[in-house]
Amino acid sequence: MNDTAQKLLAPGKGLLAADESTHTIVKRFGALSLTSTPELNRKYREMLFATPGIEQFLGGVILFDETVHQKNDDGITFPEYLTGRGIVPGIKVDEGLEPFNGGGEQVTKGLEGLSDRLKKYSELGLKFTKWRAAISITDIFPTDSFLQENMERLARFAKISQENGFVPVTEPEILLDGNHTSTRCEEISVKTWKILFEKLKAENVDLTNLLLKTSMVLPGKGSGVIPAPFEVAQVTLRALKNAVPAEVFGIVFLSGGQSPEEATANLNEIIKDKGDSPWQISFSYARALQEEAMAAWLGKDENVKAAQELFLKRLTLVSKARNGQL
Ligand code: 5MM
Repeated sequence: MNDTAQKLLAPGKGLLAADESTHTIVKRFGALSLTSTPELNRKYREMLFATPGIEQFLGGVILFDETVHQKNDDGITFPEYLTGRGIVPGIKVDEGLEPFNGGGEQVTKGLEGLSDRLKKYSELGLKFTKWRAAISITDIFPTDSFLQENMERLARFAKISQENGFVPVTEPEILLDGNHTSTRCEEISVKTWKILFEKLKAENVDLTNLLLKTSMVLPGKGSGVIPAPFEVAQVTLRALKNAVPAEVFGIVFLSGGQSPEEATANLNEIIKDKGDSPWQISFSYARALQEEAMAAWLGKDENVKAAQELFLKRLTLVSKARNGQL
């Protein structure tokens, strides 16, 4: 497991989250008037993964179940293809959200049969797993009981993953929707992470072989406030130091609806300010890495080259930010 963790966050490298579930890829393609089908999804992911040069910047790619069974145009499965390029393939194993206690919040499901699924994923060459919990901030949410249940499931996922030899990426995503302040986001982030690490400890999860995938501490989108990168860095690092144990192998940020430019600049500042933070810090972006390439591709073969150039360009910038070199 440690070999996988080291590879994922090797110097200058981070993760590409390409694990959009069916619902999410339908939404992303729909915004560009494209209709998602398994074949169009396959072509899109082939465009991304075949981009020349990405192995310099990507330690791993998170895949969705549909993708791990698909092959590229040369008949090679995507996990094999990525492995051949020195990029570690991983898999999203949660099964989306379900209502929690009828109160309006939604917890993540997917623990049932997880161990059996992991055995099959292991045979397909996958080395790490991801589970996303989504946490909304409103005047009344998140409730304590919701956080307890959701973090408990996240910790169970991590335990079962490690028992099967996978490095777990635990993702409690604090959603950007809403008009809350950065202070409220900090309060909820710290509370969420503290509960998560209590639960991980109770499950005896090895933190040295675990990644925390998290949101940056930001004001809600509806607040209209766009903080300067140095403010994002200061409050995010303060919150992390308050709640995340030093043994955790690495922290990777999601982009969460920030623009590619914002997600790049904020990461750069976090790295520049991280001082003696004990963890490796890197990226695990979906939208911020893919947005420009997807819009250039538009499902057309003749656009593949231009889309790949944009993808590589953004990845190069995000990798520089991961080193605090912008
Ligand atoms: C790619 O999206 C991932 C899966 O989400 P769904 O279950 O909603 O399809 C998601 O977990 C993603 O890895 C993170 O949210 C990071 O993506 P962004 O776009 O926030 O960087």
